[in-house]
Amino acid sequence: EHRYEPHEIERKWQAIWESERTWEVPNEDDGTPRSYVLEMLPYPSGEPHMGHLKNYSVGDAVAHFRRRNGMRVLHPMGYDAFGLPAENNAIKTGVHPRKATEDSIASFQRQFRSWGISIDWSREFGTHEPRYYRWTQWIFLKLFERGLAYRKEAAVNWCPKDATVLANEQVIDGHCERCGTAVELRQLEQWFFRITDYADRLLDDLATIDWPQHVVTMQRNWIGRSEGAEVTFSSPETGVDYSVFTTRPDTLFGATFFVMAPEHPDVLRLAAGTEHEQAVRDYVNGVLNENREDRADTERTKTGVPLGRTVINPVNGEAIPMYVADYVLMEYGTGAIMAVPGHDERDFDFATQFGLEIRRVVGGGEELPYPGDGPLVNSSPEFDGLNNRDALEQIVDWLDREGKGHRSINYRLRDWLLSRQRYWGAPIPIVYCDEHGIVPVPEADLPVELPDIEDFAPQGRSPLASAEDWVNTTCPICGGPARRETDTMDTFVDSSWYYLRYTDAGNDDAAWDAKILDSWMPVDQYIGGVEHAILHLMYARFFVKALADLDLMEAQEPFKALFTQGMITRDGAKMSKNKGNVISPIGYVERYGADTARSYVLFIGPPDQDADWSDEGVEGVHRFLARLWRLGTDVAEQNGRQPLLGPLEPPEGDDLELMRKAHWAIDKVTNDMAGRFAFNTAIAAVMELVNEAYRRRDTVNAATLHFATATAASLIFPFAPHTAAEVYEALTGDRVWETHWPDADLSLLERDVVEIVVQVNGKVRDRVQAAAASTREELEAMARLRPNVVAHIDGKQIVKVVVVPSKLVNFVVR
Ligand code: ANZ
Repeated sequence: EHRYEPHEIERKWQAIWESERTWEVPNEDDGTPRSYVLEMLPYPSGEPHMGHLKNYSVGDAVAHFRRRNGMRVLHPMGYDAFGLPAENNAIKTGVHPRKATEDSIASFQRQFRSWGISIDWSREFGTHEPRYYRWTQWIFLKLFERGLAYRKEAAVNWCPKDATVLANEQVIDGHCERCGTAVELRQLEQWFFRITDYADRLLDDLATIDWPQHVVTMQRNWIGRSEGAEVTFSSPETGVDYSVFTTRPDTLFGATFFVMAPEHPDVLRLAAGTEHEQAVRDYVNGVLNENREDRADTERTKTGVPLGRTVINPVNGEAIPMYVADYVLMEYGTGAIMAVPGHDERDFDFATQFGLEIRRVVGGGEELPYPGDGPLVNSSPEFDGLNNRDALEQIVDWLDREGKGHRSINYRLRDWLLSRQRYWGAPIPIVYCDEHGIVPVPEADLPVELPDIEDFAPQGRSPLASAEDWVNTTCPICGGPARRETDTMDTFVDSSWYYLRYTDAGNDDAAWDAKILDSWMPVDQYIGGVEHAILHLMYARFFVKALADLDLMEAQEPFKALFTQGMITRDGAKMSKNKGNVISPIGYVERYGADTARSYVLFIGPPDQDADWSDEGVEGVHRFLARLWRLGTDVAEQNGRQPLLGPLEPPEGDDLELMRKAHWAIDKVTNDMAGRFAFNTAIAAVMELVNEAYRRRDTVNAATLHFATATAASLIFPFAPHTAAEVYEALTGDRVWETHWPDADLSLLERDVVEIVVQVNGKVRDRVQAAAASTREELEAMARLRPNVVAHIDGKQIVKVVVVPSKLVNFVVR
């Protein structure tokens, strides 16, 4: 009696793929259509987890499916190897981040190979290798040349625990994304990428890519484009004008006070000499020490103090009092607002608190504040009675004519702060010279290699600052003494272009050859976790647009289509070390084989959804693969190897039924995989085919059984490649991945379609075509959707549904 020995089978095929370099693709054009299938590269820390297994199983299924449909598929792998966890680990344990990272990379490599993922290993790299970050630095210099990388002093988010600056995106509710410590503000000289120059293109081009709607929405909200006007309020007392950004210039006549952000540089000067001076000073100091999370909370009681000054409302000449209050943010608009308590909730709260006038200027709604539309009231004879949207346009035109305002667009998106006061990253290729200031390192001197140091502990500056030999250098312009930039780049810089490097990974003379890159880009299908919906995906899009503007590539978007996978959970909870509920792929692969583990993570449910791990489910998938293998082995033993032909005579009886099942499965799996990710139902269809083949094995011709079994192997190949290759070879002598994806014979399927009569209270209301194999539930669901049925059951109660499979559905209503 034979036994399914997945490990033997898997080792055998992995060795063949490895020695024959089966999944390598050349860049030279051979006329075959190309497809670039990519999963987000892993961050190498410890061992791969179930999320990795799922991510790469999804990508591999897509890659295999496309290859077998005649495409040349680029499916590479690399490692996002720089970053904080390895460095924090080094501080704790003394193990150099390079060592910890490379150990982890080695285990990822081992596991990817043991999973049989079809990777083109010839293009592999880690982003921490000088041969890679040399070009990361080169891209930085290109952006610098174009004015897209710049240095300025800025109030930055500072994590006191990690002792580093964080990008806005890495601050979650006022806390460090990585360690959860409350973030503080600090003033530091920092490097930025001018991503805000691209705000409109990043927004508009969302329409050109096939991404999940929720990711598009997150990107749109992050960019946060608002249309409105900038309006100038003058302050005759102090001789200064202050502009505000408002989305509601139609409410200008309702502005009854004016508020500045505590960080506004003029606040202290304005209050100076007034009775409020001390109170303003105290308030501002208090706010600067405030927890940023509290400050963002819209629910909490509004605070603020008067500045003792007024400004003039340009539309009616009224002098309105100025305040400083923390609900106005310095980073948005102009850092000052006109307050319209009648129509803005925050202003309303503040006015109520401080007893300020609340004036209605838009009609409608019962109560104030009223944020909606309506006719203008209490404004001016010129505008009263006009619909507020029309009034808005006219008021802005008037402001423009008078030189008191103009249309304006604001974005929530901020420039990308990329410098990090940390060791384990790509050095920023800049030196500072007393004579020449900021000087880019010449291209010929790249890479600026990361020196080896002993002490990684941050002291409020980069640990690199203590590597004196490295820091002290000469100015590329004058040869005089100069100092290197000691900050390293945010690791999001590394991962913003790695998919470009894969196209020409061995190139030592350039980051890539543009012809080669353009032949692959954009990535046709990108696959990864939704946690990267904003940061990584936005930055990568920005890089591609900037590089296209530099004529370094053609594509305007990096990822044409995106798929975001759901998490694998346990008892509904995310797996985490803290909860102690982590299960790792390695144990399952050792016990059941990679094919079972891979197929199970795809069979568990629709792959874009979260799904709960179940050991029984794993057993079930394992039994299925063992049955397929046994059937294949038996059939091969009885008949020997034969080409895949199917029955020569037109099939009848049981043969016809099994042939139909095989073609039904081909059709189903193809539809589930072509442009969709319904891998769970695709695998279920192959299971059905294998069951049907078992059921009819003693009553069908050898050729029919051979065809059905080989077809099952062929269809399961994208999910369980080793078992599939083994069974297919035993049956046909061929290598399944070298065969074209099977075609369904639809003429066999058509006869499977039956006409179903749909009745309401016994009266025929419709007839529908349905697969003969449809279940009662499917028939009822289909019938319920028919318009003429909807019309007759609408508003009535369904007391009974009669379903006669292949014939009739009758709704009994009253
Ligand atoms: C007057 C007004 C009346 C406003 C009204 C709204 C409703 P979005 O849509 O997010 O762009 N604002 C402007 N700058 C601000 C800042 N630095 N801090 C806090 N709030 C600020 O929001 C634009 C609106 O947010 C602006 O329009 C301004 O309030 C406020 F019935 O002006 B509005």
